[in-house]
Amino acid sequence: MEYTLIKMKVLEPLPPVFEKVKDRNIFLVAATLRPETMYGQTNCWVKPEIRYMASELKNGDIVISTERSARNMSYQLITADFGKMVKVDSVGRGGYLTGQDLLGAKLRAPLTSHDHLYVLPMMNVRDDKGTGIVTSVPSDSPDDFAALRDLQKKEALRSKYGITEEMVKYDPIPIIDVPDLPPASADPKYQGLAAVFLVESDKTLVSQNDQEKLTVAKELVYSKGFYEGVLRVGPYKGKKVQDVKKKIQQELIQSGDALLYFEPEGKVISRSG
Ligand code: ZZB
Repeated sequence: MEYTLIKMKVLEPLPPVFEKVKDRNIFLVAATLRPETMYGQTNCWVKPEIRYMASELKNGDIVISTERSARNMSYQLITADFGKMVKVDSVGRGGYLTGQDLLGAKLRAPLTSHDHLYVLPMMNVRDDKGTGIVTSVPSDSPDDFAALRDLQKKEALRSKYGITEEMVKYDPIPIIDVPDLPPASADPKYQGLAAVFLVESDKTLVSQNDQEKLTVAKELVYSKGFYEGVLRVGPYKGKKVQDVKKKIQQELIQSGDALLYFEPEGKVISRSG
C-alpha cells in the first residue's frame, strides 16, 4: 500500500516531552491515501494510549510515529542508513512518548487554510496501520467529522484530555464536490461537505463509537469521491480529483512537506510488539 506521509511541524510552545530538543525541527507524520484533501485539514489525531517513538531522518528532522512505522521508514531510504532506525533518546522517556504527551500540541500542516491546528484525541486510531498519527479532514472523512463533533459538543470529553474550546473551533472546510453527495435536494449548506452530510443525515449516528455506521459512510464517500470528486479550492480548482491527485502528491514531496511511504499489505508481523 502506498501512502503519502504528511509532515506536520510542531510549533511553540513545545510540549514538555520535547524540552531537550528545542532547537530541532520536529514533525508528527500522518499517513494518508488522500493527499488532495490536505486543503481541508482541521486538526491531527492521536490515540492517548498509543506509544510513539521519536526517530531521526537523513536530513536531521525528528519525526514522531509508532516504532513499527519508524522501522518501515528505515527500509525506504528515509533514514541515514538502510534498515537502521535512529531513536532520539532525548525525546520523552528514552525516545518514547504517548499520545497523551502530544495532546493540545500546536502544529503547522501543509495546504490547509488554517495557520495552525491542534493535536486532539480520537479513539479509533490504530497502532498497526500507517504511523498511528492521522490527519483530520472532517469535510471528507466521516470518522474525522464524528470525532471532532464529539469534542466540540462534549465539555466532559474535552476536560478529560485537557483540550480547550479554542483547539476544537475549526469548522469542516468545503474542498471537494462529490457527485450526489449531498443530493441536489439537500440543504445547500452541505455543498462540498460529503462526510458532514452523511453523518448529520443519520440521526442514529451519534458519536465516533458508531463504528459500523461510520464504515458504511466512509465507503460511500470513497466510492463516490475518490475518483469522481472535483476540487473546489487551490490551484486545481474545478479539476477532477483523479486527474490531479498524483500532481498534488508530487508537489507536497517536492516542497518537503511530504514523503512517500509504503506499507506491506495484510497483517503486519511486528518484531517487538
Ligand atoms: C486523510 C483523509 C481524508 C483520509 C479523507 C480519509 C478520508 P483505509 O482505507 O482504512 O486504509 N488512517 C491512516 N492511518 C490510520 C490509523 N493508524 N488509524 C486510523 N485511521 C488511519 O484508510 C486510510 C485512511 O485512514 C487515511 O486517509 C487516514 O485518513 C486514515 F477525506 O487521511 B485519511 C472516506 C475517507 N476519507
